[in-house]
Parts: sequence; C-alpha cells; structure tokens
Amino acid sequence: MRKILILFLPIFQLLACTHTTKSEQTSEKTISVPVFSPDSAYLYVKKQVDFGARVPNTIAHDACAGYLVSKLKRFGAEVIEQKADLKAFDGTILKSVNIIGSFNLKSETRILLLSHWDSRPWADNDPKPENRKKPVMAANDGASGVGVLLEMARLIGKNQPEVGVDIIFLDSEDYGQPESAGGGQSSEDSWCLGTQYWAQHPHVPGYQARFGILLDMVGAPGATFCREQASDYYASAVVNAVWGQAKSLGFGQYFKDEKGGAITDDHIYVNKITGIPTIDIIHYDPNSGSGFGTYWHTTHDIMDNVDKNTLNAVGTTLMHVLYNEK
Ligand code: AHN
Ligand code: ZN
Repeated sequence: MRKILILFLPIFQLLACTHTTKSEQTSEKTISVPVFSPDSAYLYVKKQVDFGARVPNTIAHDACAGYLVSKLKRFGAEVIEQKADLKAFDGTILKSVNIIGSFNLKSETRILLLSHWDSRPWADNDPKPENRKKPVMAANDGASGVGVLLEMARLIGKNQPEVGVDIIFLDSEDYGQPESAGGGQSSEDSWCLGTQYWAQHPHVPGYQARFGILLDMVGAPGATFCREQASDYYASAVVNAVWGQAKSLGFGQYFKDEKGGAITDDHIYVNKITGIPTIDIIHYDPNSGSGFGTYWHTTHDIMDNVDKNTLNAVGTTLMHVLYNEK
C-alpha cells in the first residue's frame, strides 16, 4: 500500500490544480514552466529528416546518432550511448544504439521520456507497389517525438524541474516484420527491439522511474491522441494527468478523452519488463484504415506531415506535467 501511495500521490496532486498560464500558483509556491518553442522543436525534427532515412546499419543512422548525442550533451545532459547488436526477424543484425540523456542525477525521483529515433526500412504501406521497398523518411513516425523531446531537453538544461529526467531515444523500433511476410502473433516481438533490449538491460541496474511517457507520431496536422488501451491498463493515473493537463491548457482537440486502439509499441515492454507505469501518446484515428493516418509507413511521411501546432500541443502539455512533479 505504501508503495502505491508514493507512486500516485504526485499525480493526484497534479490533477488537483488547473492552470493555463506559465506561472502556476499552488498552495506552496509558484511554479514557473519554461515556454516550449514549436519553432525550435520543428527544426529538430527537420534536422533529423535532413540526414535521410535513419535505418539501422546506414550512414544516415550513424550521423543522426552523433547529432542526437551532441545535442543532449550541449543541453547539459549526462549521455550514455547504449550499443547493442540486435537480431531482426529476418536475421539481419542491427547495429543499434539507444541514446540516454539524464538530467539531475542526484534526484532519486525520475521521470522517463521516450521516443524511437529509427526509420522504418520499407514503406510497405505505400499505395504504389514500386515504393514499398524504399525506406520511410519518418518525419512523423520517429523524428516528431524526438524533436519534441530535444526541445524539452533544451529547456530542462536551462532551468531544471524538481524531479530528475531521463530521456531515451530508442533504436530499432520500426524494423518489425511486414504483414506481407506473414508471422501472425509471433511477429509482434519483431517490433521495438531497442526497447526490449533496454528494458532487459537498463542503463542503471534496477532502474526505476515514477512514470514513463512515450511519444510516437506526435507531429501530424490535426493529430488526435486517444487513450491507448495498454496505457490505460498499466498507467491510467498518468493518462488522466496528461489528458487533464492538455485539456486545461486548451489542447483538448488533440487529446481526446476517448478509448483508442491497443497498440504494440515501446511502452508495452517498459510496462511488462520494468514495471514502470508508462503511457503512449500516439496519433490514432479510428476512422483511418491503419488507425495511424494515411501517410503511415509510406514514402509520404515527410516534413509536410509535421505541424508546429501539434508539436506545441504535446510539448507544452508535457512541460506542464513535468514541472508540476515534486
Ligand atoms: C504495429 O504496427 C504493430 N505497432 C505500431 C508501432 C509503431 C510502428 N509505431 C510506429 N511505427
Ligand atoms: Zn513505424
């Protein structure tokens, strides 16, 4: 019981206050939330895309890893590059690197922020068959979440929240077995290889965090984020806190208080293996064929599909969540 109280009390505290401005009055003191810059986040997304598709075992992938590491270091994070040779469903060995940036290591209270940074090697959902073996530029499906987290890292480095923060850019999420290759249920674990590795070999043995938040496809114009089902199963208090914060900031049109899909994504392995209650903020449109938008896993996942307003809704919401934690 004690453990549960420790885990959830701050989230309830956070739910108890509503705020729309930068400075927030609580019973104890004023909380100042640094202002998220959507322009800056957008540039961080574009910069990744400019390397080309960040498919494991390619030059663009290595170059982008170097960029992400140097950015986190420049923002003042302690950075660990967790390298691993991971075996894909087709036997390919993926030279993977999870990039971990930590702030305020003295704090035992940790918040975990996650996004995958790799690109899918095949645009297997492309309407044109001749495009289906081309890689995905992954502006939204990858770079958008990383761009939001880089902008958060920039702000955290200048003005730390009370809690410690670990940002992980996860590799080899999107090398999952194409549906055309068959495999059924057994292919589920072909996704999220970098996360599976990290959860089994955390950068700090026995690593724990108060909660985790995964960002996946958080840049599309007019994106909708529904309550993803595994997030609600493992971490409904975190979903409530984030969706509540978004609504009070005026971002309710993005964060829909509706049931979403049940999605195999990085948060599943974090929840199952580490026990850290972790949610997925993922664009989900129940009316589109795949649920993830028409550009998903096509050659059209390019910068045209990234909107500063959506990046801002997600980044601003998460800044308020983070700076209200004690
Ligand atoms: C599946 O397609 C099984 N899960 C979605 C995970 C994903 C892929 N997120 C981005 N790309
Ligand atoms: Zn993908």
